[in-house]
Amino acid sequence: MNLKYVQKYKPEQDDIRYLRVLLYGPVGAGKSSFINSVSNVLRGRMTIPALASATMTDKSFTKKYETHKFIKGRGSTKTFYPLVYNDIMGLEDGTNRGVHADDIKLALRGRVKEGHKFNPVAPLTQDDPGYNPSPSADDKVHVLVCVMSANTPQMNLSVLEKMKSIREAASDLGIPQMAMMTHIDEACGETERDLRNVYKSKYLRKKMKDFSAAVGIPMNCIFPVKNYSEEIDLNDDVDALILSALRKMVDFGDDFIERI
Ligand SMILES: Nc1nc2c(ncn2[C@@H]2O[C@H](COP(=O)(O)OP(=O)(O)OP(=O)(O)O)[C@@H](O)[C@H]2O)c(=O)[nH]1
Ligand SMILES: [Mg+2]
Repeated sequence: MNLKYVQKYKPEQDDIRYLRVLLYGPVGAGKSSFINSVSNVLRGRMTIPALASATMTDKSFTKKYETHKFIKGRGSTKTFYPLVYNDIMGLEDGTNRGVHADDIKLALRGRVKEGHKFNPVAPLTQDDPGYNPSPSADDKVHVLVCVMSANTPQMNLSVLEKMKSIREAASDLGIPQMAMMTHIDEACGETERDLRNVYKSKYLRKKMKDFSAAVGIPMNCIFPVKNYSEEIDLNDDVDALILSALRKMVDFGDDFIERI
């Protein structure tokens, strides 16, 4: 049902071709992997549109601002889903490391051009070639999604501060926000054994609560997902969690589009 819903979705505004979702979060949380997972679900087969890192380091693997579209149909009937994702560099601990929170705030307003390479030391300015002086309605972000891993100890204070200021900027613009908790398989053995246990896991519930309190996103806007990371084939249980998050992104984004 959720898959059909997402497949049928189309924004009801003439000047908006794409509902744009921006993912942000700490390095290695699974932002790029989530984009690949969505692509797998929508296309019904394994795909890799967003390069994800195979090794865990404290440096972001994604460096550029890139829009990911998903192909619908094949050959002459080929189009794109009206749902696009922006992948960005991860947030890192400390100043002058990882993506600058100010760059994410510019991205919210559609001011960052496709392909812009993030510079941790200097945020984007108006004179930069990567700056978009005249964003269209669908260059702007319609849903802001925070991605964090269930399999890390407490989040770093400086990363939390950056996330908070990004959230505040989004709230000022009226952009709806939600969060995803990834790596649930690694964080909880029972969930790894059977993903259907995810909402029974006391450990994951606690993780979600802590996260909710730390970043201020309500529990009912936080979705546990397991990204496709080592699977060779699609799996219904993995799909189900991804789709329930995906459906909410479409709903939240559409509410925002209806208001602008
Ligand atoms: N087991 C498991 N592994 C995951 C999950 N999500 C992501 N991974 C793995 O975690 C690693 C990092 O994932 P990425 O998608 O590259 O993370 P990212 O948030 O894009 O990171 P940066 O671009 O570096 O900021 C990869 O090796 C993924 O395969 C998940 O839900 N479960
Ligand atoms: Mg990435």
